[in-house]
Amino acid sequence: AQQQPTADQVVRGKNPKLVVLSSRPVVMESTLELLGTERITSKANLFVRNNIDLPGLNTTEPNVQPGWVVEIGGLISAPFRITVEELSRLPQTEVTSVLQCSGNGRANFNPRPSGNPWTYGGVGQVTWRGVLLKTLLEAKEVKLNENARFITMNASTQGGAQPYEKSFPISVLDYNSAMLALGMNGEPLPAVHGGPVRLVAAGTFGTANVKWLAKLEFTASESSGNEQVPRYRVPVLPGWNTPILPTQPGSRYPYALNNSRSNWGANINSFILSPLAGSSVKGRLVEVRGVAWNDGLAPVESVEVSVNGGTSWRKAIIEGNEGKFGWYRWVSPQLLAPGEYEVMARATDTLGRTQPLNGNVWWNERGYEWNGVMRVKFKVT
Ligand code: MSS
Repeated sequence: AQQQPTADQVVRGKNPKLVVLSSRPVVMESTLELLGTERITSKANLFVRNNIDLPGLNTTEPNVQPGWVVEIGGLISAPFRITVEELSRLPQTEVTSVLQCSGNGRANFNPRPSGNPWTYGGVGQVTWRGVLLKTLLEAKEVKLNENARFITMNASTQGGAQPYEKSFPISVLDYNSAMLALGMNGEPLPAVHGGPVRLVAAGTFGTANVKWLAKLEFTASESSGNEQVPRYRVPVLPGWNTPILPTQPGSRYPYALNNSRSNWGANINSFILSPLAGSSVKGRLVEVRGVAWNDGLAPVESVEVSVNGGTSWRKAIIEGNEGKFGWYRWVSPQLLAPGEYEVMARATDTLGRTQPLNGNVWWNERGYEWNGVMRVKFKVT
């Protein structure tokens, strides 16, 4: 068998420790070990998920394209075009948020759904910088038409790339953070992460955060394009947000706009970053550490940790968070005698939203939105 190229061979500037899931289109995941070493995920360690590659952009260097234009139109009082230079002269805002692929955790579903077998590395926390959508509309003195319900975005097709079109309900957008991002972690937005301009909607799954933004329209309905339906959806009852399991795991579902919803608001989740699975740690004091996050609509209230298979749980100490869309860092000191353990962590927010013990309860054909309680086996010596 031919060997997969390493991450740095696929995308210049990436850490070779990232795991390449596909080199065309580029899909690579980070690791829990790498995520545990940084507060803000560096561009070298951030996962990449392309459905459509743009030729020549497989690098973490900036994408310098003077005169890059974004068209803003649809149901607004006056459509307009704006260049990247003009955008960079408008007031800039910074937002730290978790970027996560809605397929992250997919490999945990049973039976295994279609798609790239993400383990846990399709996530990172970065600081975006750019022009808020609301700042842009105000600057242009543009008003929304009352029928506007969605934003529908298109990525550039430069170099002959296939179109990537996504819609997003305006009601889910946080107007104080949704932005046209030009920067990431204090630098120009890396080419592979969507530079020069990307839509960033903090608190949402990666899929709607369109890279290489060429057009953004306010629309009355959702796009009916392939990336919107059947892809990137979970079954729901009409008008509801919580995923359902309409039939037994493993069966097909006739995805349509009215019997499913797109992956938008990120569901609550928590990851254990230390100890790592399969590791040996010195007892008896073991610090279990990790991160938790949600869609930012309500604070994460608690993270509970169990070291006995869920028989009892103890609240972890939340050490701090990087704003409401970022990671809450938590630690749970445990006194453990030598032996083998399985540790579990479960986050809950102030709206009472929490993680299922068995993430398979929401099995879906394409394996989206896994947030089952993580279990990590390790040894105390
Ligand atoms: N954009 C574009 N243009 N294309 C593509 O493909 N993808 C998605 C987003 N955006 C795309 C876009 C996805 S799907 C994701 S995750 C994200 O992106 C990622 O990011 P990064 O930067 O990391 O690569 Mo799943 O939900």
